[in-house]
Amino acid sequence: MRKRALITGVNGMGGSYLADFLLKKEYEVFGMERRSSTKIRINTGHLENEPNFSFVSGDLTDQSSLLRLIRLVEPDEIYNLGAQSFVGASWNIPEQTSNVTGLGVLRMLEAIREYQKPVKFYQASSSEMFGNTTNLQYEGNRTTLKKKSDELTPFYPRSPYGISKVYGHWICKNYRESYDMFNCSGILFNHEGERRGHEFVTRKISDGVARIYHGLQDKIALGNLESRRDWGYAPDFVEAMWMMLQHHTPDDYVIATGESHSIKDFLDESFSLIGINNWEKYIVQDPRYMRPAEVDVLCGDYSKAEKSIGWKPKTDFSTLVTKMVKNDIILVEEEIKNAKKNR
Ligand code: GDR
Repeated sequence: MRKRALITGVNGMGGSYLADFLLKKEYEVFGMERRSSTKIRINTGHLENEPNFSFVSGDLTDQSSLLRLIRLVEPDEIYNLGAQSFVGASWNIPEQTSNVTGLGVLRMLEAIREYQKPVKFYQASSSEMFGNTTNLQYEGNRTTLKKKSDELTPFYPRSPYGISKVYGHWICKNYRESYDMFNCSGILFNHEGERRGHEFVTRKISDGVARIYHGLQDKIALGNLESRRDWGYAPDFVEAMWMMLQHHTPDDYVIATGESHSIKDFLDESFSLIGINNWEKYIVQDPRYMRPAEVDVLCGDYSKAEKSIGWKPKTDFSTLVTKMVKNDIILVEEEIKNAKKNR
């Protein structure tokens, strides 16, 4: 009998990579999506004809839909990746962010309790919970960390998104302790890949670089170039989600690469792939992309995950950037060919 997994947020980058991963592991996979009048299956179109995959409908803001769905799917494992996941947007839609990203976790946990059969639950927690952690130190005009963040580092979220994730994280832990549920939180640092949404900075850069390379664009408009992130490759990270649920006891784990790079480093690396070393003249700083409160630097210590579940990252920063830029160069080339064909 195949194990059955339900994924919320399946149409996002992480959800779609996780669905591919679980199908390879011979799971029967159910991807939850909200009803929508527009097609949102950019990352999951390839799953439409996959015999062991089904799209199912449900909504993290609708408790009854979740219980109905769990009864229908009868999952062994639930991966809760559904969220309003764009930090920048969370100041404009703070209530909706709190409702989906925060309370959505509670609704799913309540639905599991009501279902009354054992289900393993994975919560997508985030490094945004650390925010401007107490570990910060200032060297000249550069902010660094005294120590990489681990599972015991105190949280100091800096956005409505980060605060909602802290709620989700703690309710997941609280239900584990209160009701003996098999709940795990993966505190995932930034993870990127070819399927990343275009609103996130890495994809915005890789796509912009590809357009500059093909002569379709002159500039990329960005916000703060000084912030530093611990960027890993999303397909490596989805494996960690699964590994947590296969462990004998439920727990919380930091999943990261342990290296942090600035947006400027990302620009250096991407532009050098198309032979440009003076990227400054291709960048405009646009105040629209600055955040009301910024997280200056994030870097994670994944040693607990390595020791307990045997996970470690496989893809380094330079390989990640190369994969993303090369992929976008091909996609933009196809776009140009299609535009010529349709002329
Ligand atoms: P982040 O990712 O907020 O870390 O959250 P994002 O790529 O949006 O921002 C990273 C950093 O880049 C700076 N930045 C810009 N960001 C965007 N989006 N657009 C710009 O033009 C731009 N210019 C500079 C930002 O200010 C920030 O410092 C991601 C999401 O996937 C979350 O859902 C997830 O929880 C965390 O990673 C871990």
